[in-house]
Amino acid sequence: MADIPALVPRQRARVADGAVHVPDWLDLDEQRRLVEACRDWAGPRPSGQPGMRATRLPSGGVMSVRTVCLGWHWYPYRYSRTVDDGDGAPVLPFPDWLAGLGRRAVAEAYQDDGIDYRPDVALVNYYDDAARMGLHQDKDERSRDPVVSISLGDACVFRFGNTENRKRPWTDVELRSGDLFVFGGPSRLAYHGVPRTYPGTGDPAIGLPRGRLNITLRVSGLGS
Ligand SMILES: O=C(O)CCC(=O)C(=O)O
Repeated sequence: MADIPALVPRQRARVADGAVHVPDWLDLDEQRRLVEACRDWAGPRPSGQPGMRATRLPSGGVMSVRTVCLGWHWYPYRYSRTVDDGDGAPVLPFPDWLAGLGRRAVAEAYQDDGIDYRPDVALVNYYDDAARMGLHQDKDERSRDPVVSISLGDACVFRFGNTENRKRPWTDVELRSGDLFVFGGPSRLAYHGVPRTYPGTGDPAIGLPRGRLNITLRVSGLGS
């Protein structure tokens, strides 16, 4: 990691037009509550299958990140109200309090309390020490409202690229536990990914002894 957190306060940064990094957005108590919620969502489903699973790609590959969805279930490359690539049962509900957190996040990132942001999808991703996420666009939503990303646990390199392709230019941002990253507007379809995490850098006080959790909130635009 690049600097010493206690000595060098990190500044909010506009990474690209519409893309904002807000360091240390959530305090330890808020992070702890989110980790607890993630633990519930990740747990076994009524069918007995695990809530959090590695997604199988059409290429035959399997993602190294494990994911559980709320509101709408994402699988390559669409959304469904049921876990179609799993037990076929309904997706977990998207809680109102999480929509409220998403609204707060967008207001904070864009410094504007008047934005009408109503997320109805969450992807909750867990990274073990070896997990990565390749550069991709979030483009299976019909809405182009911003994506809200909250990090918990181990720090990571978040690679934020351009909207054209997976090549440079990109910016590598270090995301730490409690950080917020929002991308919308001209950056909404930017390629992004996580080339590495920094195992062992999370504070165990939030209830996550190892690994990294990421919650991304989106507006599906798919109606009810
Ligand atoms: O883990 C992250 O910070 C990024 C997650 C992501 O890109 C996604 O869920 O589409």
